[in-house]
Amino acid sequence: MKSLSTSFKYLFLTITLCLLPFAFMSSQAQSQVNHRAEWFIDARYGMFIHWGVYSGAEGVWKGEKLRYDNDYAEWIYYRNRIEKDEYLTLLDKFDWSTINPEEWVILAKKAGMKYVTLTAKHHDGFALWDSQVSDYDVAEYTHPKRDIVRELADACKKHGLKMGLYYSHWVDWEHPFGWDHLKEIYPIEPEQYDQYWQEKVIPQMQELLTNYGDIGMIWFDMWIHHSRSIVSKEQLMQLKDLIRELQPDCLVNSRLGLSVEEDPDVDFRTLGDNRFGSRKLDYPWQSPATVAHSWGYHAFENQWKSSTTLLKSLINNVSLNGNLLLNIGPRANGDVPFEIEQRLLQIGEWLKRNGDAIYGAGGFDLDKNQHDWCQITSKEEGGVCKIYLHVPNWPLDHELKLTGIQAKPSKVWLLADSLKSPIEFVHQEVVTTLNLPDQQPDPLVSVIVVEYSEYPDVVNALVAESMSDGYSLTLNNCTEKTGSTDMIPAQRFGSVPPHISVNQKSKYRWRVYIEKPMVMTMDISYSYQGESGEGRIKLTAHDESFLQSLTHTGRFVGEPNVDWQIESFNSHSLGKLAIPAAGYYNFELEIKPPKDQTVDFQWVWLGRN
Ligand code: JFZ
Repeated sequence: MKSLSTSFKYLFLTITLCLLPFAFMSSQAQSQVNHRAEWFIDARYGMFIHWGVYSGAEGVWKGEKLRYDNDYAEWIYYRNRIEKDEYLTLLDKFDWSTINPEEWVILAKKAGMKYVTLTAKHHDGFALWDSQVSDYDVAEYTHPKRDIVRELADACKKHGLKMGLYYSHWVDWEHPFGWDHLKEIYPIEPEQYDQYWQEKVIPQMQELLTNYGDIGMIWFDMWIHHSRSIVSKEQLMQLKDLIRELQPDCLVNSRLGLSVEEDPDVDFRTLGDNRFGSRKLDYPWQSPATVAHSWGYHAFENQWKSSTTLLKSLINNVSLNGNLLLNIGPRANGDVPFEIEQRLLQIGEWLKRNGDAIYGAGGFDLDKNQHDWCQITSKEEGGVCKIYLHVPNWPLDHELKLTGIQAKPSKVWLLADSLKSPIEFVHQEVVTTLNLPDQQPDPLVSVIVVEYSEYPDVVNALVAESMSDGYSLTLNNCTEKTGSTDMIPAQRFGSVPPHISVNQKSKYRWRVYIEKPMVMTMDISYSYQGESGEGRIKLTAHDESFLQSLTHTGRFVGEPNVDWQIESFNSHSLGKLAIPAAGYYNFELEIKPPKDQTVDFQWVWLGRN
């Protein structure tokens, strides 16, 4: 792992980050990793398995489709108001002769996943192991008795994967005092809830943590903070202490109901369902995700994400120091839906070629959106630093520009190329231009390795060239803002783009490295509802100023035939700028709205021609 001095460096960085909310630096390494979680951040990619009694319903009960739009098939018991005993008639659909958890593990392995997490007990309260605590378990309803957790544990051991167990601690629809959202109307006493806790949760967790060998993680599922639930912090601590006592190496996720911030002993943060990362975090985290929508098998599922989409989610997370837990929802005969299996295998093939860019890799110091062509992951190995450029859309001109690294790479090659044939590049100051092969090497995402003899410093406050031949100066990549600085996010499904409402004299600054003399076109996009000719904008670059009064942009019909009229953002030419020589250039925009008027500023575009 890292040396002490590097750790201090990142501790310092973290503190700096907290103090400077607008800082542009971020750390590439994960400094706040509990020792236990090292295997987890190395692994990066795991399989979630939602399988249980609900799998027999396939999203339909007595001819009626699952109620409620979110269509989580594993919620059918609750949504369609099924009686506890009648629910178990769904077990008649199960074909125990074909159900074989080892096949899921084999699939995970082929898919390049390093761990699996099975719903040992979901909200329906039904245990997938032979539980002495409750008869509401799989052993009670199978002859000979089955124990799915045992079978999975054996298979994981055999195939070298870590096993995690999902356990719904908060919600349990089967136990009279377990949490059921109906209790928001018909409440129970905390003492009653504690009865459920002490007679079901604690002893069942004891069973899972004692009888099945090493458990890689317990995946809890309370997606609200405990203060808003019936569960007390004491109960959660009792549960966590039990895990620490019985299996000190077992990871615990934040859906225990305690955030990583509140209790740093929680090993990793779980994002919302199908929520992917948006910024680099210093501690381990994971997105749980589905291939379509439902977690449990749903017969009417049809919005399958493509392999590339799923792979990009994995890459995105790794580039931000996160993991991906991708779900399969097998059927009542154990089969994994074709649509899921196909995508998993395709990504598995990709990982065989490109796994180096994922396993043991993490984020890099450059900002997430520095380049519009890719995400970057990185890794330090024996003093050498490799950064991996993930390129889904091969540039038509076969040229790729990496901006922000002063050091010259020692070598560049395609990760999938076992011969490591060098890719030619030109390095100038902070821009490395790669001359790529004509053919896109990978149908999903192609990975280029850029190697440095030591960890390179980065310059983050630079605008990188966009794939559309120019530089987009936005609110995200500017180095300084004074006056109006609050970003207003996109509204009305993005018809109103993100912008700053400028209601006072304001200034924005960007820095660009331009590689050769050229003439640039300059445009600005804004919305302004006042009189034309009033107020002004001024762009200053290389001692030249381009001054212009504001133009009324009027309104726009965002969606025809409905009341969807919005203020229009239009592009206005600011003129042409001659760049005399290669070098760094500052661009400073000053906006002065007329009194009591606002200008909604969006971007400045510097076009190469
Ligand atoms: C929960 C479960 O209810 C669901 O059945 C599934 O197991 C999933 C992985 O987790 O669902 C959630 C949890 C969190 C959010 C939404 C649904 N959330 O944070 O928005």
